[in-house]
Amino acid sequence: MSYSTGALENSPEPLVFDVVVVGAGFAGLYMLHKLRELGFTVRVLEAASGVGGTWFHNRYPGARCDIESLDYSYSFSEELQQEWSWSERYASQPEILRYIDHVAERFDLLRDVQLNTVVANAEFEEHTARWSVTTEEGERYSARFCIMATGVLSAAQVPRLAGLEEYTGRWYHTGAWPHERPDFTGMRVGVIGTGSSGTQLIPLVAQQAKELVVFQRTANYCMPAQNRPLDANLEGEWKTHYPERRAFARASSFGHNQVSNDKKGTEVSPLERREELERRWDLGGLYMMRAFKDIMTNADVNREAIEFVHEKIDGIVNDPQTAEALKPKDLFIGTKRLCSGTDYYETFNRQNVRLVDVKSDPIKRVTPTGLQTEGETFALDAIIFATGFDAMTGSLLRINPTGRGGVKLSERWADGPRSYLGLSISGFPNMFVIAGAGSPSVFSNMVTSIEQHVEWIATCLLHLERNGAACIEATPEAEEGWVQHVNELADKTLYRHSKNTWFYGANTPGKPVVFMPYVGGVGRYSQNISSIAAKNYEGFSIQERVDSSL
Ligand code: FAD
Ligand code: N01
Repeated sequence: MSYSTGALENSPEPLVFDVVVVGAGFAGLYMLHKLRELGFTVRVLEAASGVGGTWFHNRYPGARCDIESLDYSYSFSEELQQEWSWSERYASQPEILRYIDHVAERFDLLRDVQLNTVVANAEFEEHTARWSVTTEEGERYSARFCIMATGVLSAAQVPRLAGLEEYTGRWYHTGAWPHERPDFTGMRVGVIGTGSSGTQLIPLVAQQAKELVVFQRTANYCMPAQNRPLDANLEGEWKTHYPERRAFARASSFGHNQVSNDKKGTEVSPLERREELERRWDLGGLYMMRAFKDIMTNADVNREAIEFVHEKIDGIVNDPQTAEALKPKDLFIGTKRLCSGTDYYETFNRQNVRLVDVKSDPIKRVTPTGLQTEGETFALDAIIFATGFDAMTGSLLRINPTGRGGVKLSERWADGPRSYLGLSISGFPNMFVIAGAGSPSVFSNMVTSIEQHVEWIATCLLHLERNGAACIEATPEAEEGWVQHVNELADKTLYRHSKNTWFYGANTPGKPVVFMPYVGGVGRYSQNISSIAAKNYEGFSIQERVDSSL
């Protein structure tokens, strides 16, 4: 595989393209493919030394998808989906990365991807109606359109713990895992964080480490993934019916083919509810989220699922005190992203694993040889931060683009992210965000949502081109209406009771606590954005070209 490098093309003059795309994960790569097909010149700028985004960066032991691999894959090419074979029900990180590398090679994408290139600044120049994009190395690009495919779970976050600089052991963050896999054999290891990354990683590190201390601040619900090798008959059946499967996913609420129960929990008997919860536990992973139509809106139905999972924890974990500590308190199931793991609760029965509750005994500092809580000192040879991301907005705000009138995005978003459709921000003409805050994004199979956005943006750009338009921009009124709509939908759910989550930005110090994703579902969202496009991009203002050089 050959990659172009930034340094070779360093030039005092800006390099000129129709479109600059930032990020080469699932979103950036498909955006490139789609736009190139339509005849646009495109340059993708990617900070990492390889493509794949999430799946390039998150190489920690146990990293895998929790949407079935047959669903969590591109649908845009029938040949691609027929020729690729997944080995497991839920694909592991190495396999997904192999898949993305295959896609990049198969569609000859790499020649327009510039790796090792961190975008430091992006500025809309009003006099030319072009975006000026600058890298950390000082290279400049000029493009009519700037598409932010920077990811919503891509700004890894290490807590600012006193003493970390003096720590003499090794430390890691799950979202920036080294390529040479660390070996924890014989080591005393501490893991901070018990979200999706922590719950996947803990059982595997426990198998290697001499001692493992898990520092848990908030317990979350971890469903058994029920991962297994992919059944050849099932794969064959999917491949025969891929077009229908993909169409179903796109019209569904969550962008995949997982079975949802159409019945409300309140409509069925206690026995039927219990049976359904058992069935969902056996189906594994995120299936619990779809046990009943009202599980995310009816507190009593949700509580029954909570009690069910608490019973499961009691049945698995031998030590009653540890079992109690692992049970989430005051947290509706699913309102903090549900985790999907293998042998997570079982791992706490191992002699070499200890759970430490850092809510009651908070972490005080890192010492040169370990970690200190208010009440205890731990000697650790390695610390793993499974502490998550500045989610949804972090990577975008690290670039902090400048829109009309020299206004920075951080100023526009001082009270939290605001967008029209999660795609476009008023005051930032010709800039699009893929799967951003205000779109279904993290509440869906993200590959489905990414494809939906990429196709919508590509069609929009073609429309502008064909109509001789210079600029498209969300109107402040349309943006305000959409923000209200997103909040109104969220307010009808149980999410409003659990604000201590990254869905609200609460995990990032200083970030405004605002609910960010759109909960209305992929299908409904798709209808919205399609009808807006059909109504000549209702809610956007489109300006005609005044200068042929634009
Ligand atoms: P990313 O894959 O995050 O790619 C963004 C890219 O932009 C990165 O390569 C980054 O380096 C680059 N970038 C950012 N800022 C800059 C800059 N300033 N300059 C240059 N480059 C920049 N979703 C699901 O639907 N199902 C799952 O099972 C699932 N599992 C996940 C597991 C993990 C561990 C994580 C972290 C996320 C998971 N997600 C899952 C969400 C996942 O992020 C998306 O599914 C998808 O991979 C996002 O693709 P993307 O291209 O939008 O963003
Ligand atoms: O991050 P998280 P993640 N001291 O934010 C704790 C996707 N994903 O990387 O809850 C002590 O969920 C924090 O505690 P608290 C998925 O969308 C998917 O695990 O803030 N603890 C929490 O326990 C997911 O939601 C998969 O009290 C601290 C943990 O660290 C998203 O990515 C796999 C702390 C962070 O959990 C992020 O998941 C992996 C501190 N100072 C990721 N700071 C799949 O399975 C934070 N914590 C598909």
